[in-house]
Formats: sequence, structure tokens, C-alpha cells
Amino acid sequence: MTTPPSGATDTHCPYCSLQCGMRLRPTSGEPAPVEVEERPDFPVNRGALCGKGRSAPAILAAHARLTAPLVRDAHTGQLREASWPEALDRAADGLAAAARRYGSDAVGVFGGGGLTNEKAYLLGKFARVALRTAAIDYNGRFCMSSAAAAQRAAFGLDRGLPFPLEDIPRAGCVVLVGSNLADTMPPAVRYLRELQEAGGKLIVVDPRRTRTAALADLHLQPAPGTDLALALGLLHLVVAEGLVDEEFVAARTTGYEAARAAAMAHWPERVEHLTGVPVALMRRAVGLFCGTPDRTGMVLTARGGEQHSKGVDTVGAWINLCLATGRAGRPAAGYGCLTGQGNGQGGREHGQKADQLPGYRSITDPAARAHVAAVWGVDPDELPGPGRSAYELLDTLGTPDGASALLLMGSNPVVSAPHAQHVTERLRALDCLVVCDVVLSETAELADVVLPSAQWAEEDGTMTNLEGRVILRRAALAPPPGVRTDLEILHGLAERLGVPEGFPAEPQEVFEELRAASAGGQADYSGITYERIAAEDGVFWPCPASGPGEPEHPGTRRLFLDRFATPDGRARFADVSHRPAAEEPDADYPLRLTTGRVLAQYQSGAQTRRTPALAEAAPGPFVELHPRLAARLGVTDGDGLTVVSRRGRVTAPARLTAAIRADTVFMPFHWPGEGRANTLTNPALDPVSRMPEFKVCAVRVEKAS
Ligand SMILES: Nc1nc2c(c(=O)[nH]1)N[C@H]1C(S)=C(S)[C@@H](COP(=O)(O)OP(=O)(O)OC[C@H]3O[C@@H](n4cnc5c(=O)[nH]c(N)nc54)[C@H](O)[C@@H]3O)O[C@H]1N2
Ligand SMILES: Nc1nc2c(c(=O)[nH]1)N[C@H]1C(S)=C(S)[C@@H](COP(=O)(O)OP(=O)(O)OC[C@H]3O[C@@H](n4cnc5c(=O)[nH]c(N)nc54)[C@H](O)[C@@H]3O)O[C@H]1N2
Ligand code: SF4
Ligand SMILES: [Mo]
Repeated sequence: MTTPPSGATDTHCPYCSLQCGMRLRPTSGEPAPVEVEERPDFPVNRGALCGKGRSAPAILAAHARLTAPLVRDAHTGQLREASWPEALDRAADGLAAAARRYGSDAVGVFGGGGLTNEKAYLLGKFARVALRTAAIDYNGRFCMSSAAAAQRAAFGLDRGLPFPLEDIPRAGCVVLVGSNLADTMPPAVRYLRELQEAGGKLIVVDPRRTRTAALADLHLQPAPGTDLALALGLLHLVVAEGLVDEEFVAARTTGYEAARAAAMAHWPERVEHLTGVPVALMRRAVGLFCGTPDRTGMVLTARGGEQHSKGVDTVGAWINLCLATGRAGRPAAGYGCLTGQGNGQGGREHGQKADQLPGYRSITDPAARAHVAAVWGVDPDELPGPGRSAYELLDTLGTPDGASALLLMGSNPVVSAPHAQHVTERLRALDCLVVCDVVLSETAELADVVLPSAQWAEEDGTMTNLEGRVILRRAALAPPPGVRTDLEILHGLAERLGVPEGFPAEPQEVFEELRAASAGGQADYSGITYERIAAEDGVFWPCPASGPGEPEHPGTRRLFLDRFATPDGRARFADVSHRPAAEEPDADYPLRLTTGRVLAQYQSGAQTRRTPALAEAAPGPFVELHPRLAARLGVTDGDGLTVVSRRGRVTAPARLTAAIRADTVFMPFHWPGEGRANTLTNPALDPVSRMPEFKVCAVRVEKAS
């Protein structure tokens, strides 16, 4: 990498998992304290940024954010400004009181996949060591947990992509399942274009003809919630047409027979009936995927295929397709998950997830517990066991069985959690809610204590992007007065809870400890240093520390080329069969609702709704529906529509488009209030990953009165 000009800082975007490189330069202060410039030498995005990245400094301006702690006034019931000592005392007292009254598991912690590795690590340690609670999970559970579970089952290891994005152009054929990359990671479209320029083919699987689907050589448009059947149907055709890579299957996999038998029960006409995808198009997809030279080819899934109560099995079925055709464990081939949040990957590797300890260790593994306990200087027996998953944690708040106090850092579940009205009620039922955020989010509005956090451009820290590349964020400016970093907040709370040692506020000091805690684990970061990351444009994990006299480990750009990470080195086929969504359409709720994103808003919108350029580009919620359905309802473009599910009703303007199936409606989930999509969504969970069914539920649509 090159050195930035003096006064400028090379760092990364605060938003999605692409973690685009950008250069920040101080301004005279208006409209924001820094401006974004291109950083063409960073290989992932080569200078390109989407509008969210370009406008990210807007939220650094003091007027756009929180600059003083807030506490709920005992007399007025309103939030009022408070000093840091008062706010931290209130927060620590609230957490400690719940633990005293109901036991340590009555204190919950909810983290976020946008937090740096250092924060995620210290938050996990804070839960287990300072609070001694099992009750910690994070919003990444709502994101790529199904892909993570399926990858672990198949490959023995979960890293979003097992290869760098730069391999995509050589893949010959890429199947994108439920990813609208052109809106959700725009600079990555370049890789798809390069694929096609090299003669490769792009297949997109999405119930909507999105901007991404419009780029495709072939668009398959299944009904939401039927990808599992589709993947089984494609494998059926692969078997029937004699396209199985018998040699690969014999040498490098186990479990093929059961997977084959399951696929044979999903004959093409049955799959067409279940999914709505014509048999002819399935045949074309198989022809393209199996027609590449050198058995290259990739299947990449994102939330469209994963956020289902059968998300794990669905990803397993797509992995089966890769394994049966020998498209795995070789160059420019394999399955990958396009992770979502800036640090969705690293966030779970280092201990925010209910069942994990740093280094992607299992919290139930005695050796893992002993290793981490030694780094933390505690007795392994004192470490709590696994806790509940994110939705289950939220669902039980304020009940005798659940947490009665909650520390929330880096998530806005009032907008983003499924069955959001119920979750809001659970949050209201808490004895004490402490929220660390940069703005007064809808969730922070409910808090007893709000602690204003510093932001991406104001602190150092590492993030792990969708490729497993560990990158370094650099502070470009100091936070405004009145704001503290999340690490400082954890330090202050730990001190008040009687644990003054072990919670350093210095990011690099935390990273040094994280390296030791991860050493020997699957996500081994022990060979990674801030200096190396800066010099090498990121380092891919695993990267173990080298012994004395040994050469430095280069990091691992490509996984599985020689063996998979299972005990026998073989990939495992998943034994899966089609099953319906938790809620299928019926006479009362005849349509399917699916949800997702728009280009100009990010997640719960807490940051992007406050960014003028983005708020203008995407000002509010809408309901996308097909003109045929609209005609049946007597609705024209812009009319108010009421969408009703078993959990509630919302109202938003109609947006007519022939790009969606006529049996499906779509809503983005970025807004609170009467157009909040998550009022409707179904919290049915995948039995393994505990992922909620964000991508399909049954609804009825009416013209708003
Ligand atoms: N602009 C923007 N970019 C973002 C984000 C954002 O909020 N805004 N968030 C970031 C994060 S955290 C994430 S997780 C990623 C998500 O990135 P994506 O997964 O690309 O985003 P989504 O819009 O949730 O879903 C993608 C597509 O899935 C389709 N879909 C819906 N149901 C189904 C189904 O049953 N099967 C299939 N095959 N497809 C279906 C939708 O029509 C949608 O086009 O984006 C990241 N980037
Ligand atoms: N219906 C529907 N719902 C969904 C999805 C869907 O596709 N459909 N997708 C799900 C997915 S994939 C995801 S990832 C979730 C995400 O949903 P959320 O978890 O709500 O994610 P964000 O909106 O990014 O919330 C992050 C919060 O942290 C704050 N923040 C940002 N940086 C920092 C920081 O450094 N420190 C602290 N303390 N706070 C910070 C932001 O201001 C914001 O309030 O939504 C899920 N919800
Ligand atoms: S694609 Fe993602 S990382 Fe890149 S600029 Fe946009 S939001 Fe930021
Ligand atoms: Mo996500």
C-alpha cells in the first residue's frame, strides 16, 4: 500500500462487509469534519465507493449525533443529559442490581456485527468475566448465521468466502442466490462484470428482477422460501444427466449417497411446481454451471437464501451442488457466503455469539475454555456456558426466565428484529436498558441510560471483511467532547462492577490480547499485527504466529485447496429435503411478503436516515407489488397500502413493478413507525442456526382507507 499524503488518513468505510478502502482528509468543519477521497490502491474496491460510503462523514458532525450521556429522570420519566460518572454509575448499578436480584444470567448483552474485532472481543469478555452471564448474543445471528452453520457442517470451518473476491472473474460461472449485490455492495459488481468479460456466466436466483438480476445471463425467479427445493432440483438434473464428478466425490467427500437419494425425490416437474421455476430454465442453469472448463464455478449465497427457518438446510443443498459437481476445494471454485455487516465475520469469531469464545472456539469445549480462561486469568469453571440466540434473548426480556437488564451495543432491534412490536414490548419490560450508540436510535429512545459512542473515523481497530481479510481502521480525528469510545465505556463499567483490570481502553492493547486468545483456534489471528495489516492491505485468517526462527505465516487467502477442515479432511454432504416455510399463504393471508434492502439506506437506518443525501434518495418505506396484483386490488402507484400479517399491520405507499412475482410483495426494513416491515415478519427460527424467517411470511394486502 502507499502512504497517504500528510494530513490524510487511509481507512475503511463504516458500513458493509466489503469494507471498502477510503482516504479521509480533514476539512474546515463543514458540513462534516472530514471528507472522503478515493483510495485506489486498496485492492477490494480500487477506489470505488457507493453513496453510503461517500456520505459517511455526515454522522461525524456533532449536530447529527449524541454528544452527552443521557439518563432517564426519575421524576419526569424523560431522558436528560448527565455527566459520564453519573451515567456510568447508573448503568453499572442497573446491571448489578439485576444480577443481585435474579442471578448473573439475568443480565443480558446484545452486540453488533458493525463493532470492531477489539470491541466484539472485549464485549464477549465483559459478559463472561465482568458480568459472568451466559446471556450474550448479537445481531449477526440475524445475518449470516445459517450460512455459518452450514459451512461448519460441510467444511468444518466457516469463513464467509473461502477465496478472495479477485477469484470471481476466473470462476467461469457464478450462481448468486438471494443477493442483490448491485444495491448492497455496489463496488463488487466489478467482479461480476470481469467474470462476464472473460466469457463467464452469471446466474441470479431472486424472486425479484433486481438491478443484480438484470446483469445476469440467467435469472431464476423462485417463490420466496423455495430455494431448498430449487437446489435439490438442480442436483437431481446433475445426477440424471451424468454430470457428477465421481472422482472428486470419492476422494474428497462423505455422505453423497443420502444427498443423492434426497435429490432424486425432487424431480424437475415437482420442483417447478414448488418454486415456479420452469424446468427448461433449471436445465439451462445446470448446463451453464457444469459447462465451465477445469471444474471452476461458484455458488454465493446472501440473505435471500439464508434468512429462513430452513436457512441451514438451504445452504447445505447449494453446497451439495458444488460438491457433487466437483466445484469445491480447487482454484476459482466453491461455495461462499457474502457476509453483511462491516464486521459480521470477525464479530462472531471473537466471542459475541452465545456459543463461541475467541478464535472461533466453542464455549462447550473444555480445552477451548481452559485456553481462553488462562488468557483472561480466570478459572475455566467460572466461565458461563452457552446462552440463548438473539431472538430468544430478546423474546424473553423482562420475563422470569429471561434477562431483566440489558446492555446493548451496536444494534437497533426496535427496527431490525423480527416481530418488532413484540420485541419493543419486551425491551420496555426491562428493569434497566443501557444502550451505547452514536445516535439516539429508536432503541436508545427506550433506554434508561444512553452512552454516546465514538465512531469509525475516531478510533483505531480491526475488522474482518467478507473474504476473511483482516483490515485496519485508523483514527482520522478525535471524537467530539462528551463522547467516549466503546472500549472506554466497557472499561468504565467493568471498573464499577469491581473488575478494574483486564479491560484496556487502548485498541492495540486489546488486539494483542485477542491474538493470544485466538492462538490455536480456527480463526487464529496470532500472527496478525497492526503493522502487517497496514503493510499488506489486510491479512487473511487463519494466520498463526510463527515460532522463533520460522518465516512469518503468509495468512490464508484460499482455504480447502488440499483438504477440508473436517477431522478426516473430507467435505460432508448435507442430508436435506424440501420443507415448507413456517407460514405458507392461505385463504386469510394469500400472499408472500419478503423483505430486504435499498441502495441508499443501511440496516435499521439509524445512521443513513440521518444523512441528508441518503434520506433524500430513499425517503421512506414502500410496498413493491406487481401491476397484475395492483389491478386486482384497485391500487395505482403511490396509493397507500396496508399489509397485514398474523403479527400486525403496516401502511406504506404502493410501488408498482413488473420486476416482482405477482404472488409476492416486498418491503425494505429500514424505517420505524407505521411502515416498519418488521412489524409483520415471522420470528420462526431455524432449528440449528436460530435464524428468524425474515424472508418469507404470509400477508394480506388492502388499499389503505
Ligand atoms: N444498501 C445497503 N447495503 C447493505 C446493507 C443495507 O442495509 N443497505 N446491509 C448489509 C448487510 S448487514 C447485509 S446482511 C447485506 C445483505 O445483502 P443482500 O442479501 O444482497 O440483501 P437483501 O436485500 O436482504 O436480500 C437480497 C435479495 O434476496 C431476495 N430474496 C428475498 N426472498 C428470497 C428467497 O426466498 N430466495 C432468494 N433466492 N432470494 C430472496 C430479495 O428480493 C433481495 O433482492 O447487505 C449489506 N449491504
Ligand atoms: N425484515 C428484515 N429485517 C432484518 C433483515 C432483513 O433482511 N429483513 N436483515 C437483518 C440483518 S442481516 C441485520 S445485519 C440486522 C441489522 O440491524 P441492526 O442490528 O439494527 O443494525 P444497524 O441498523 O446497523 O444498527 C447498528 C446501531 O449501532 C450504531 N452504531 C454504529 N456504529 C457503532 C459503534 O461503533 N458503536 C456503537 N456503540 N454503536 C454503533 C448505529 O447508530 C445503529 O443504531 O437487521 C436484520 N433485520
Ligand atoms: S459498498 Fe459497503 S463498504 Fe463499500 S462504500 Fe458502500 S457501504 Fe461502504
Ligand atoms: Mo446483515
